[in-house]
Amino acid sequence: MDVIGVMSIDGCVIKSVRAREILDSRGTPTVEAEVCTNSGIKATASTPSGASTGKHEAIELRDTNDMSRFLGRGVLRAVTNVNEKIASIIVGRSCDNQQELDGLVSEADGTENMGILGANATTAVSMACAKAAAKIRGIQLYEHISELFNCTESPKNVMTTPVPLMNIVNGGKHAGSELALQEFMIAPVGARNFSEAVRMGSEIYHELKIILSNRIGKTAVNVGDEGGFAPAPIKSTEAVLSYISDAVEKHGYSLGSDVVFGIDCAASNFWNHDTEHYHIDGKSLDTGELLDYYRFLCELYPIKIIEDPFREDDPNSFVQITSKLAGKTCIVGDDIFVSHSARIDEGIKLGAANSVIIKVNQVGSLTRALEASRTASSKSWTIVASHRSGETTDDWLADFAVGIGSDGIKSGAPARGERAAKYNRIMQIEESKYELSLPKLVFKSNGFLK
Ligand code: 2PG
Ligand code: MG
Repeated sequence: MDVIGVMSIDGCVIKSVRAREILDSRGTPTVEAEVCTNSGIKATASTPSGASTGKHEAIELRDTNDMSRFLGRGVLRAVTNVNEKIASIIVGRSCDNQQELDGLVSEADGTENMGILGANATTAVSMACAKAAAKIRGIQLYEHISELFNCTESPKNVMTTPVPLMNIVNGGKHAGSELALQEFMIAPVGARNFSEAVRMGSEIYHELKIILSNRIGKTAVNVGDEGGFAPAPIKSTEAVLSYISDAVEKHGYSLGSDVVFGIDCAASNFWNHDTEHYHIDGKSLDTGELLDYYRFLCELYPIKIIEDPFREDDPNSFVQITSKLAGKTCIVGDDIFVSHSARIDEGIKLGAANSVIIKVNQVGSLTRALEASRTASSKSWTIVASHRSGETTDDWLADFAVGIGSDGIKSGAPARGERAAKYNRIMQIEESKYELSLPKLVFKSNGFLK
């Protein structure tokens, strides 16, 4: 192999790309892609999968034509698309030209939502190419992504680690409980660095387990898809927030300064089309009443992050809540923007949020996700890089978050292998930077203290 840094152009050339069907954390198939270069470098990456997906997300191609395998949830068509169609486009090209590769794949697909090749196929390939390029260049994936994001040829002097938004109680589509809201997150904004934030999150998670188990019983500490507790007996949002507050304080942390809260309402999932009301905690609320309810919750608890407060096709209500709460709280768009640059741009013009979730598989390539992140960052929106509820142990999300300098990272609870993998990777990055001391790596907590 050539000496690192002077790798010949030929060494970057993609020799082969292959995909396989693997299982995600829910036991559902997903795509893993493996890229090999002429220089013998190999890199693999896999695609996560959502359960509460936005209508406008890129398409996840599943074998609905073959119900005999995985109940029609297999991904062999996506695998074949990688092995045949995508391979025929990218083999022979340099893995170090991410924009060109992603552009050619997207052109071959020809649809806005990767509806032909499948975003599960294209995401895995896109990330595997980025990993191969970083390896060949002898740099870390987050440094490579940082250069792609900033369109520079060397890493920035000061890079940042995000605040972990840890989802410690799961509801909605991620749990078998009555809770309407999908995610109850803690953000240890008072930590001095990422590792300390992880420790704080883990301590609060375990305090909460003791509290739920003592006060409600063992069934309250079963977990949902993202590793947070899924307490079937608890039926109200306020009760959850109150238990979490107790856990924070029991461990000696102060609410509002050491730790703030986030909720992902994923409100499309409790909107009822027939009644045109939101069905939440046994109540039926119209849009105005739901807005009042969020304002009430924000008075009671230090909620600094409200994701998808209204259904995805009601931007006007997003505008309403942003005009009332921006300045105090991050109003985060996930399903409404689906990591799509043009949709985020529209949201900026409308004033429909002040923060955004970025998920690479919502758009099907690293290049598109970087474009969306640039659009949000150009207006100083708070950016949260996010996992999916169906994950693998692949940790590229951590490098993506550090690479784009996101304010937050959502990777679920500080528990379960596929969730912890991302937090652990950022701790590894943080430690290596202390050793090397340059570039400086700063824990970025100001994005949530609006
Ligand atoms: C969300 C995500 C991740 P899913 O709504 O933000 O937490 O859930 O992957 O099911 O879309
Ligand atoms: Mg969400």
